Amino acid sequence: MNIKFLKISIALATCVAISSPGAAAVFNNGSFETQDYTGWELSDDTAVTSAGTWGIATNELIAAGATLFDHNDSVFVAQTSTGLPRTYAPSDGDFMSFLLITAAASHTLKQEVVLPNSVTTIFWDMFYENLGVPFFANQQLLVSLRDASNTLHTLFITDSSEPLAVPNMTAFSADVSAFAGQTVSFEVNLNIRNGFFDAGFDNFRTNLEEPENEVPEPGTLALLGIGLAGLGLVRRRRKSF
Ligand SMILES: [Ca+2]
Ligand SMILES: [Ca+2]
Repeated sequence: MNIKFLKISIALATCVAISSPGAAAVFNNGSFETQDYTGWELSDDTAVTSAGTWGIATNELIAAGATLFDHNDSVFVAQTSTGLPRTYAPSDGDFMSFLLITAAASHTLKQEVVLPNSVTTIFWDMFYENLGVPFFANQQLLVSLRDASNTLHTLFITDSSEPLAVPNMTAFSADVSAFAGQTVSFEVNLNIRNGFFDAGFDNFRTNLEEPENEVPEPGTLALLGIGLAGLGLVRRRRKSF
């Protein structure tokens, strides 16, 4: 191996390592790696700021009674959910969204998305745990596409066919091909009136994108390995001079 080859392999490995997936993201900040709700709109139907907390968690244990920052109302709230303590585990990158309930209200997380012509599927990861009464219209989690006034398409709803709890981060997906080429509001709504209901979200994306913070593929790692090995060889050679 000569130095020139090593330098080329180092440059190549660096290029591959820093290159990102080709397609532009449909969701802005779909993985919450900004550590806030940049790109998203939060709302609720209550004047009680402590009724629900839209937080951002990293890999962490959140204790019962923890005081957490609510990104909807920009206040710190002492948490009373009977679902705590809970360990949060982002499924993509280092951060995830969560909602903790302390009182009856409806909470919405939404984003206007332009669905490309070639879109077929929306993917996301989610956990939820209904700690109150069985699901009905006033105790439900709904993921949908909407226009200004109507639900256009239900991607997921906690009807009676769904388990009361999906306690670990789990992959969900829904066919949205009928809405390809349209601009729609993608919404997560939790209408919680009858007891605690914890939920967490991460990794909203379409079939056109890889997860934002995916672990590099073996091919990339191999090239990076060649590059690093090359660096080591160059260093050793320089030392010997
Ligand atoms: Ca994330
Ligand atoms: Ca709130």
